[in-house]
Amino acid sequence: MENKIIADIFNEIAELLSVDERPTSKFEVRAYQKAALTISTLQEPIEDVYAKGGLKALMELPGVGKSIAGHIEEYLKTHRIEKYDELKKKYPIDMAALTSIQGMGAKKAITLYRRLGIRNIDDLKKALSSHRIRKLEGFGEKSEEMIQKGLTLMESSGGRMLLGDALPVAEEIVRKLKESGLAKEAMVAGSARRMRETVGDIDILVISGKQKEVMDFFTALPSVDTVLVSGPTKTSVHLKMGLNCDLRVIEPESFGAAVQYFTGSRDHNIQVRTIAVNKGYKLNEYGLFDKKGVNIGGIKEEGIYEALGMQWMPPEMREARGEVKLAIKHKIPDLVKLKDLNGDLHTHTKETDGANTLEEMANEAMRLGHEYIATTNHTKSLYIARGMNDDQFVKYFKQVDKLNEKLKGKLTILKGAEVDILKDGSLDLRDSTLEYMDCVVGAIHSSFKLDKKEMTKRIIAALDSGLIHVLAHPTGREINERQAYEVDLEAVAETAARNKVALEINSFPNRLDLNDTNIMRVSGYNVLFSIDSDAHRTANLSFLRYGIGTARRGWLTKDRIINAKPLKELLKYLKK
Ligand code: DGT
Ligand code: CA
Ligand code: CA
Repeated sequence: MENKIIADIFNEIAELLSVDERPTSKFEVRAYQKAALTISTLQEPIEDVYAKGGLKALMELPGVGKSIAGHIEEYLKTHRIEKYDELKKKYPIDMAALTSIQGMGAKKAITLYRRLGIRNIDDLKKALSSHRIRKLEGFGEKSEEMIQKGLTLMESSGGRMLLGDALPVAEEIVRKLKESGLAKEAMVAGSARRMRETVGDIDILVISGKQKEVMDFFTALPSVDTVLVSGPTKTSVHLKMGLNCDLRVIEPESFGAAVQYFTGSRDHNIQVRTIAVNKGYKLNEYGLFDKKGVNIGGIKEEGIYEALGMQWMPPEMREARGEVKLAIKHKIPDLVKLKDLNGDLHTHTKETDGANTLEEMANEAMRLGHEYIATTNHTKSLYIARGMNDDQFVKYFKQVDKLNEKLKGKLTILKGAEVDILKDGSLDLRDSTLEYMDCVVGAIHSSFKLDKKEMTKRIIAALDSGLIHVLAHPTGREINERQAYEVDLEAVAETAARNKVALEINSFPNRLDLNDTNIMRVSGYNVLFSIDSDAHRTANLSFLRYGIGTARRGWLTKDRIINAKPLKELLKYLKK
């Protein structure tokens, strides 16, 4: 899967072009950004698109013109893009790393390179510790502090990657291993199987009678950058997308034990092993051995838990948060599943910052089997997203009526908005406009730095308006980018429950907000949840699987999820 690599290159070209002294049109910069967005959210490997339809198929992708299609072709054939190489010669800086620091854009990075010769994170750290940045014109003490803060935040993430980037790549490798005919079984284990929000490395397990061939096949995959360790039972590679990946070949009689062991988490494993030891057994990645040394584990991991007198539990629960005790009592809850969801209550269209028309979104929602979606565009205060005012919503809803008529109930589109909760807790549209809507999603997009008391007051005021049905991304955090704002979540949950406002589990891979631990914190408060995609284009509608993973990590069952309700029941609930 070359999608992420190519998208990253295009984003970097756009950044470099935007700061290059040779004048480049804004259109060219935007063209690269658009293409990057298309490619990074494409469901299909770009090399498959090209293999099937060549340049022409590439040019049919939204935002991909002739010259960009040419670059894609060039990369797929040579693994290089000349234009990129030229720019890199001129600016030999680690743009990806530097701009991943919050508050550091391409412009700042280039200025720091030109004025202080900073090429990478190491150079930056030295400049920070000798306070050279604050002396630069246009920077100052505050700016230096901001960069330092951003750097600390980035380092605390420890190079972990978003599940939404890692899991598709892992699944693609598994698919290829299976298709090769060299592996009888192949599966993803580790944190990716547990649907952890970020992944440190990818773990894949296979059963194969052809150890050497399967390892050779793995190391020759186009997504592999370099081979780190290569042995008969374990091979580790560095993938071009930036993560490492371990492949282990397992003997069939050990597969159940290996799956259990390598799924983890480590802390869960330690608790399970204690149970085994107390029974006089030995448990490791090779098997569960009884007192006579016989492996009683079997080929499936269910066998391990069963032999220990435990109920099997979903991988998402295996974080040593009490699941072992429940499994012994055979009280593992029946967690919500993707197919329990009947719709999506937070989606965007072209009218604001989305990429697709409402009809295109509706068609994709039907393909996914939804019964309903709410169309929830941004409101006027969010002008970077071209948010709409009251009149524009009224007009837009006529279009929704028309489409609903055409769909004849095959899909129902609920009228809504993602309304900005302003600094004082008031809402960004008139009450009458909001009252007319079926599903109002309230969200904070500004004044993130209020203190905890003010922020809590602000959100509670919005919930108490009685006009909101879903509180979007309740903490505002963006993984590896922005910390959560300060808020008393317990107070928010209590108010939400009282006002019949669902707390969102936003499925966008860099949000996953509420996250697993916050879900657990508030789920004692009788509050319901809504698992939404926040889709800005058709492909994003499939992000729901990450929201489901997060809900399951928070132990939620389907009765807690409002969009698991069939339409009729949901409408009753939304009427309050
Ligand atoms: P990651 O890669 O940091 O996102 O997290 P994991 O959970 O995938 O961790 P990883 O790749 O280091 O190891 C995969 C699994 O192998 C881990 O979840 C549990 C198991 N494992 C690894 N090291 C140990 C260990 O020292 N003790 C036990 N009991 N299990 C381990
Ligand atoms: Ca791992
Ligand atoms: Ca690993």
